[in-house]
Amino acid sequence: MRLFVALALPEEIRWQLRLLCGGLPTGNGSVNRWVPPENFHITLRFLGEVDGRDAHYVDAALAGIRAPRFSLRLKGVDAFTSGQRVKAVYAGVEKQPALQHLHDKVESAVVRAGLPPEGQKFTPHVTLTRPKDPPIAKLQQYLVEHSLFKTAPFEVTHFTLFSSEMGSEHSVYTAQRSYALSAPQQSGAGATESSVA
Ligand code: 3AM
Repeated sequence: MRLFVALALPEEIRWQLRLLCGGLPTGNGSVNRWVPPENFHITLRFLGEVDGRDAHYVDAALAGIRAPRFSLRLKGVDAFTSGQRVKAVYAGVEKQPALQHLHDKVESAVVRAGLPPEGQKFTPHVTLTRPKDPPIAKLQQYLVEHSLFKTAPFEVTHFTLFSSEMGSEHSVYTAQRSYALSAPQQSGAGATESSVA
């Protein structure tokens, strides 16, 4: 099963992100390379193909994470590039030390569960599109047009282990289990949904 750990986003935030999905040629002809709103998320850790036994270890390690809730806000748009190639256009995430803290705990848990370390700097983002050879001038125009993009702050109350499967047009993400973050007056967090198959 192909798995990743991520923050799901509230519906009103996904609705705002949807408004960013246009005004940039992203593919050839009718190919729609904009991420569908139901797929918007902030990846904390991509796990890749994981067998059932390792999925259980990862699940147990994630369920043991104790971390507080926090507030988050999306801000700005930018692109990941590799040389001249545009790999992804994304909405940014306002700096929030609690998010880095949660990421670090997830990373430690995953490694404790026996998976290899990630080794890459965490750049929180919400992928909007992985465009195919967009004209650079158009991309620059798109980034300038949306540079003031900003959402209201929203509360992050849990993180989620998702499975990912290829759909006919887009990936299909399914929440396997969610892990609650603790409210200020509580100590501790726990899993809130059914366990990993
Ligand atoms: O949409 P974002 O960038 O948050 O890019 C993929 C997506 O993250 C990433 O995992 C998330 C859910 O699919 N992903 C997919 N394949 C990957 C790989 N081989 C990968 N990240 C790292 N290495």
